[in-house]
Amino acid sequence: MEVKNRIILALDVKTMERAFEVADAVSDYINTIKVGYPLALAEGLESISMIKEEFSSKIIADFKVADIPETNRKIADLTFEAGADAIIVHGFVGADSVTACMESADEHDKEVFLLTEMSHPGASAFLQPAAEHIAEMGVELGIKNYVAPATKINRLETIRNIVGKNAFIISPGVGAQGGETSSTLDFADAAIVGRSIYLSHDPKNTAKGIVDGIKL
Ligand code: NUP
Repeated sequence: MEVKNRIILALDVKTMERAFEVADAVSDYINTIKVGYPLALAEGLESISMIKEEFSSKIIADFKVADIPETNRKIADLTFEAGADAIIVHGFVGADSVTACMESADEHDKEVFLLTEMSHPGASAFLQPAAEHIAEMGVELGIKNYVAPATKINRLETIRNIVGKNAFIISPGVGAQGGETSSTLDFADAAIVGRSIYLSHDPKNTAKGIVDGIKL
């Protein structure tokens, strides 16, 4: 996936009005927007196509899909039919559940991102011990896109080493969660930034500052 300036906006606002304000403010710098449950549950799945049409942006649906294969398949189909370019899928549910999303993605000519390990402190309890196996499973399944944490650079590096240099890693946790852009981009292809931008008094200048600080 081509991500302008290697920054993805996590648009976790709860109204379409605010989503449009923020997306508009950063549109010179960011062309890839992650829509998650906050906006989709508040404003519906059509928030995806509305943002896409207004800003010509790519949309990654962060639905962290984690169900049995049959249900995963339905979730992925609906998400792609709503216009998402990619969907984030949990790996801990196993190969069959992930494969169901991959099949949907193939049929719709869209992409899957495999979530390996999460960025928050609690992820160290259960997900971290499994993360390397999850990444290995992704490689075996032929997945090229991954999500790995910006808050734990050594873990991000470990996952990069497993998935290889040709994989595409996007990394959440920059800014509000304490992760730092340039060290994240040493190992990830793009950083996901949410609150630092959309809670800022001046989202446009904040996005510009982040982009200016990156050695592209
Ligand atoms: O491990 C993860 N950590 C994480 O923060 C996986 C995620 N998908 N996210 C998401 O990234 C989180 O739900 C939010 O949408 C975004 C980070 O936002 P912020 O901490 O920059 O506000």
